[in-house]
Amino acid sequence: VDSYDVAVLGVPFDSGVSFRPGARFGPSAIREASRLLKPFNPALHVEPFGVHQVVDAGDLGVNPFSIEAAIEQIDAGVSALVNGLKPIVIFGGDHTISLPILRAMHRLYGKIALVHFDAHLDTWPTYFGAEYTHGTPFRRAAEEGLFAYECSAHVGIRGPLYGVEDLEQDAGLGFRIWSALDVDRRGVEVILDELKEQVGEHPIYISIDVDVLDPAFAPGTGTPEVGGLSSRELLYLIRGFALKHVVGVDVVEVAPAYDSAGITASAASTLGFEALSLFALRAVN
Ligand SMILES: [Mn+2]
Repeated sequence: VDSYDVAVLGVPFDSGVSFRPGARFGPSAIREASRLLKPFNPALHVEPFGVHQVVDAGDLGVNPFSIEAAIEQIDAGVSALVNGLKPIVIFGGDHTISLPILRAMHRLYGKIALVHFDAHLDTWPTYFGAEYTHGTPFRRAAEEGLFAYECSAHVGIRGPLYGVEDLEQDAGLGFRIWSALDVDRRGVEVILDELKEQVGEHPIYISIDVDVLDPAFAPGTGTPEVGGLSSRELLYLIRGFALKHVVGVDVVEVAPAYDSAGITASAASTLGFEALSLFALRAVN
């Protein structure tokens, strides 16, 4: 197309994983699953492709042998597409990619509220001494001041940690944590109200590690953790940002080799559809 309002981008990069590799094949599996999507979103009452010219911008060419080089390529690629403050949906790839995305977003929007859906904190200082991995992107982002302190969130956290210090070192970075158990026991409506209060009036960036979903709903991922959200709960929370100023959404860590019947890719493509619907709804209101 000659011009576009919203871009969808694949980032087939998984050289930052600590356990099962394969998320580099996420974008192609999500595109395949997206063939089942239809034009109208009844939950938000909007036609995302009717409101916006949405372009599939294809996949970025990312260096699989150098994480630092790939980070530069992702920053440049995302910056070029978001130029003019166009909303974007990005399919990973492993969670390393959210660091260069946030760098690009911060350059364009200033301080943004980061809403991070994940089983894991992803704020570990290093892995085996490595600074740039899929377990460290939000630690680097905090150090670089890329998101709004005390206005950001981890949602869906669960599973074993290396030690209690994992929580202590995260506590100073400006996130509030809603665990998977919080979502279950207190309910999505209460959590959503609190999330909206947390983000305030900042532009919002939503990063969705598909492992926030229970492995029953997303088996195709690198580091599954039992006891996660249902896809229905996650969709409710994402839709809850309707009319808010959401500037971008990523869905990462879909690893099709471990998927069953395309369940995980289907969840990811639907999450992308909901993101596009959020952008459209805000544009027409
Ligand atoms: Mn993650």
